[in-house]
Amino acid sequence: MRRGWCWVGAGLAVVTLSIIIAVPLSLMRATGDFKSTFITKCERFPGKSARHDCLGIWQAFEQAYVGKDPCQVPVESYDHLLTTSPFEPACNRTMFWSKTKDLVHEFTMHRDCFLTAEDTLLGFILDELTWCGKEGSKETFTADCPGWTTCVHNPVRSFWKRVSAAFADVACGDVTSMLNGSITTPFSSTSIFATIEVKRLKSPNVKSLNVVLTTNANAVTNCDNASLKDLQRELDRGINYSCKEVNETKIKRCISDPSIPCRACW
Ligand code: N1C
Repeated sequence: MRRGWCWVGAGLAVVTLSIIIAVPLSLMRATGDFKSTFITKCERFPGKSARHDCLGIWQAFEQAYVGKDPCQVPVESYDHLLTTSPFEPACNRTMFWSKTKDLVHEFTMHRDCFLTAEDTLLGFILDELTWCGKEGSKETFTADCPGWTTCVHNPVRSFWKRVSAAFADVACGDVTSMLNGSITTPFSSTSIFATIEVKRLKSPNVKSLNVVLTTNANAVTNCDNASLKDLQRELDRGINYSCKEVNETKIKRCISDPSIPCRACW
């Protein structure tokens, strides 16, 4: 009987020991994996011959959220990151979007004539990633982080808001926005495009905003949509507005055939 208790005791000791070892290991793996993904993507960022200080950018990035309650990371936490890795103006090439993420990125991946926030260094590194910190910890976590709607000041949401503001601040010339004609409100008043980007477009730096409203067999609206009237009203006076309904098949043709000039894509 006593021997039986010994076995139970030994078993418990093994379990406790493995928890003591495994928990810090899994935490280390969370930071290690995320950091190496970050650095690898940074180093592989296409284009630019100039080397980026990827470690410096990582440090500026993680200080925004590490050790903080993941529901208390305001947009300004990323100010330092944006000073470390600022956006360069891409006059006449800036492409905003809302609810057209896959199509617009497929397009800019194949065509250099337009640039989205995800085609810039920071956007490229962090697109599709999730991260957060915890109070009293130096780690970066990728699991159990608050979702987009759980709390407003979460690290991912605040990041995209900060990046979108910086991206819109340097927009110049003729800018484009790909919006979705298969939903009833292509210009949604709660979107980042509406709440942050449009508000920061200023004349005379920005000459025009040209909406590409994507359509397909499921299209439910057109350029007369009421939300697009709101968009026109929101625009800084002096910025010209245009809207064009463009079938997705036409955009896809441009994606697969680089000989079609960009100006003929819509
Ligand atoms: O809220 P949205 O679209 O209008 O935001 C899109 C708008 C774009 O013009 C981008 O410049 O805001 C910028 N932006 C991103 O660059 C971005 N990359 C990834 C905003 N959100 C971004 N994400 C993720 O897409 C983000 O985590 C959130 O979940 C969506 C927002 O997409 P939306 O509602 O279609």
